[in-house]
Amino acid sequence: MYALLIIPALVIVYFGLLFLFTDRQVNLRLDFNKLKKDPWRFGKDFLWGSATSAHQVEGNCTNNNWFQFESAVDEDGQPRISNGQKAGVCCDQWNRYKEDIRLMKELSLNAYRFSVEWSKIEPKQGEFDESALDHYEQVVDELLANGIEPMVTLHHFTNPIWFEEKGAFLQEDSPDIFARFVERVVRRLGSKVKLWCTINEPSVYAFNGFFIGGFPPAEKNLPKAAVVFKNLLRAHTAAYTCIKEIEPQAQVGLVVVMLIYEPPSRWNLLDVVFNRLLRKNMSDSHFVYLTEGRFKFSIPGMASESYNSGIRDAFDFIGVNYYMRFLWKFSPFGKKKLDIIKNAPPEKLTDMGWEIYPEGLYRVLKLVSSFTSKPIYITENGIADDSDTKRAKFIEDHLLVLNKAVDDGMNIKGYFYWSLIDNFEWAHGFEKRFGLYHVDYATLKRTLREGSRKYPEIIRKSRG
Ligand code: IFM
Repeated sequence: MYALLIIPALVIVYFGLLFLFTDRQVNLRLDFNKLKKDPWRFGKDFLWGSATSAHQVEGNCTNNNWFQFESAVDEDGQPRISNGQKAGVCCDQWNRYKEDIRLMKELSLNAYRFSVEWSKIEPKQGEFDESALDHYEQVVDELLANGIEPMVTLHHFTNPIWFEEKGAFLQEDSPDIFARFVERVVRRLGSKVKLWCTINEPSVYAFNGFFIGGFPPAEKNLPKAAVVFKNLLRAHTAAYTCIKEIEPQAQVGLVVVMLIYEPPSRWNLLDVVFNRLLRKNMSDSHFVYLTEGRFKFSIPGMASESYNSGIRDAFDFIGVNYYMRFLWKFSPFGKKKLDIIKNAPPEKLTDMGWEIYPEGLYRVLKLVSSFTSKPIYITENGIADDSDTKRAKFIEDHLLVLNKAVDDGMNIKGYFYWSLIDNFEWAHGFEKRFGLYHVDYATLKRTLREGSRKYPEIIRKSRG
């Protein structure tokens, strides 16, 4: 008699767990034709920008860990960067920043997110190069003179060689070392720059560098990745505290990459739970840390790290970088334990192989808004699309979704397209082209892509 009850009981438990761990937004379907009929809601003060980072556009970043990585080879003797490419002179934005600012104006942009290169400002520990700071001050002045709000990122993946050699963010005192650099930058630029991003994508830096191996130092050690992740968040708090002491009015945020973690099948409990675990550790952990000061990273049997800063709410805004949805498959007994399943049709894929999923932007914004009501900036969103056949639709669909999020009361203050110009896409080299402007790397000429015209068209319409 009791045996007969076991099966229905198990079924109830199975579906109960599925319900518990399934993302409530999983069924979100948006009718883009209907969304097009809504008026734009962004308002006059909305920041319309584009984003870049120093190593990816400036040129001659020869004193950082990526410069070293670009000459390194992997265990099989293969170059770390696709086709053995090196960032080198890159897009030469260091010398062409005035031209690039003119290009922003032509697109009606009123904001620019860029990063300052730590290795140029502090080439040796404790020795600061005033001429590098002069340069960034000139960039800021040129932006302001053109009515473009600077948003400055203090750490975007690269470390000075001296810092890397000491162990970078594995070191316990790395947040203090980073904060000393931040102090110098803010003392110089703080009266002119209102918006600061402390660290770009802590989880990407930590896991690409220490678990997946695509970033320096290319280790495969999950516990170390968790320590680095923790120290990057601590570095955020150290930078936040330092900036606010110097410039209490400054707005300081952390930039979090947010992807949609989804099981390939909604009925596979193992995958559902596993994807929730990934999201909890890779996304939610940032917000629990920011709002409560508590950091917890835990993948049972593999890595566990926790920390309590005792400091709540050390942030003024959240920067969201949103690009794609990934379907993660977990096969504990398979040869490949962890895999990303690709079942999107080719027209839904970018040149990076990432699924184009605009609804995901709404879903990640909902998630962020469940942790905080502080302002949100979309600090990156864009597409690698060399043929330029998908860019216009990508931009329009993501902005329609963003418009809905604003309409639904989410506190969104700005959008930065990644990227202004084609650039050095880390281990992928120069082949992946995200730019609103195409860059001819032989001549460094910038040319507006047809698909990019959609962006200023929407900006102008939304301004009325
Ligand atoms: O190019 C990168 C950037 O440096 C960080 N966010 C994602 C972009 C595209 O991969």
